Amino acid sequence: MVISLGWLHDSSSLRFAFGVKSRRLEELVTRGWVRLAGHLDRDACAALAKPRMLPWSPMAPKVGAVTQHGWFAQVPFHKAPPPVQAFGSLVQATVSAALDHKLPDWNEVTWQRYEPGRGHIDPHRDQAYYKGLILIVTLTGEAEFTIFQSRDPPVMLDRWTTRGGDVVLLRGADLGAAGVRCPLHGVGAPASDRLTVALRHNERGYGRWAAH
Ligand SMILES: O=C(O)CCC(=O)C(=O)O
Repeated sequence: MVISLGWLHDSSSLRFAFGVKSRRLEELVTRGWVRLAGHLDRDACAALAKPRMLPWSPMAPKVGAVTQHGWFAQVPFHKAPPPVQAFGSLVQATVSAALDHKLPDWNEVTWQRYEPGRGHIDPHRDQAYYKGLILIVTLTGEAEFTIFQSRDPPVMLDRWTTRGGDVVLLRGADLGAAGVRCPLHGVGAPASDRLTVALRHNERGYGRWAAH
């Protein structure tokens, strides 16, 4: 069965579609990730870009055992640009319908920028306070995205090159069963600037994290 809620309009009149087979979205529960390669075109990616006036902040170089390098910028979902809210709402509704389970509302939008040669995030699980679904869109640039079974020793389950327009859906905490977590994942350094936008539901409330 194909879930397609048709077109959703936003004030810029850009239209998003999110027609994805329910069976594929069920993989969020059965294995924890879904990769939708080339799902968005260049115009759609441009519409999801960080607002110019929103400043970048450096990501903490170390969070526990995880090293990372990059820049981030955040806004609450309800203050995000209309295209981000439109796409986020469409994905939330579509995945909720496919899983027959109402996902928690997004409350955190995060843009990230990775510099060539050094931007990266080591294998990690998003914190347990990120519930439901995690949505990551690569807006521009390319990097290796890896799903791991274990960090030490590093055992890989899946790996692909994520590119502009790719959408990655990750299981957040408690999706499908109490106690389940986000899959262990990491991203390598890009060859040229890489930009992403991610939507999450932080059960502690917007921006409440120890370190990013
Ligand atoms: O850059 C990406 O595609 C993934 C980022 C990530 O793993 C994270 O923010 O937790």
